[in-house]
Amino acid sequence: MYAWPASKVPVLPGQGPDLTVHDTARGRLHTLEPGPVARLYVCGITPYDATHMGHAATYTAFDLVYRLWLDSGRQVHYVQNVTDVDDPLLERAAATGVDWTELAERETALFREDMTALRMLPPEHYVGAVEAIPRIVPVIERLRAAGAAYGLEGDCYFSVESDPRFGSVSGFDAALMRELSAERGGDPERPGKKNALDPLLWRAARPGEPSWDGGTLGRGRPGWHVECVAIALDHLGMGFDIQGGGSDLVFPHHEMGASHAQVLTGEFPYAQGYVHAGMVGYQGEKMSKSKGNLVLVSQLRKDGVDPAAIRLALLGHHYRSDWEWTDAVLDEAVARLARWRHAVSRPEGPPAEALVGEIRAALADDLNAPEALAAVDRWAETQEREGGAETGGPGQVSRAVDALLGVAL
Ligand code: 5CA
Ligand code: ZN
Repeated sequence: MYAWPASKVPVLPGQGPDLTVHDTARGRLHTLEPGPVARLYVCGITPYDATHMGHAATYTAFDLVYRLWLDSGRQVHYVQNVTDVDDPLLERAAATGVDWTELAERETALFREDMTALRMLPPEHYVGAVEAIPRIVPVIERLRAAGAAYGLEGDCYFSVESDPRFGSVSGFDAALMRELSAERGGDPERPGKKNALDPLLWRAARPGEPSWDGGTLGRGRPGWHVECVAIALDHLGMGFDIQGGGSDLVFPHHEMGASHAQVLTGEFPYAQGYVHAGMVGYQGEKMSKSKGNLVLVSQLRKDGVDPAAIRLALLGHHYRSDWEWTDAVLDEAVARLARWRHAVSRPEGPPAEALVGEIRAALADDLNAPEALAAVDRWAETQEREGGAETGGPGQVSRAVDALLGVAL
């Protein structure tokens, strides 16, 4: 499918440093060294409801990665999926009496608008699960031929025991894995499975559910983890630089994805780094479509909130922390944006090379956006106090804030 339009990224003088980022699999900070073309896969939405602040925060974190890589002189191959057929989408469509394809198309269209407004750089390949089915089926067939998958009443499951490195992404113990599997789309209670954790690769057609030709698998629809694996391998190949998403995807989604791919190819690792954003909450709970406690990007836009302020509100929190959205978070961002805009609107100001270096260094240090914002705050204060001492600062700052933080002043 098509993604959304890209905003222009100003090119800054010099080159930014390599990104050091927290890798879930290593459990510590790690400096990534991508080649001239860095490869990024970020898990996309399941389009059954509109983009909320949690989604927006997660995509902002990976937008920073993209921008840092550009600033370090690299090209970026960015792939994102859309889970446009899955249980929650079908359930929501049935509950609201809407055709599931219409629901998916409507919410994906709204997501594109939100991403454009927030100046997120678009993926080069934006791929729906449905359109990827011809790629997904052979992956499952190959896993089955390799003895890593088995049939159960017409469905097909991946055997986690076929991967000696299973567990290497999350490092979770069996009890936690089982609990999370039940919570996040797995079916550990289903009788007949070899291991309770084994995830579905292919779900045989059921009456009233959409289904597609699955070759030797029969008619049905793909499981969730194999969807992302087939899309990532198709466009990026093994050993790509970052697999990204929110921390709710560590297990089972990214664990299973890595396992599928490693068993399929015999290569390790699936990704050089597994990077996870914290969960944004609202009114005491994780913001989620299923709970319905949502603050929507589209609603704020409709209310006349400047998308740049929304972006600043998100950047004000470290991507790895769990945090709560409140009205005060937005009010502070609106005020900060006004201060920055006033400071750059002055004709003259102190030189800004040092500030550009500070923003670069903060972001390269595990995407420390709050520190980058604090550096711009300090500059803006000096600018208001001493503006006029030298020329060149404001333009340079606007370009740097635009290129590195995606905020247009
Ligand atoms: N389609 C799958 C990924 S393949 C999915 O998880 N879709 S989603 O719509 O539920 O979430 C989209 C992205 O937003 C995922 O990376 C998810 O981890 C992230 N996300 C969801 N809720 C939150 C939240 N409350 N805070 C931060 N990130 C969130
Ligand atoms: Zn995914």
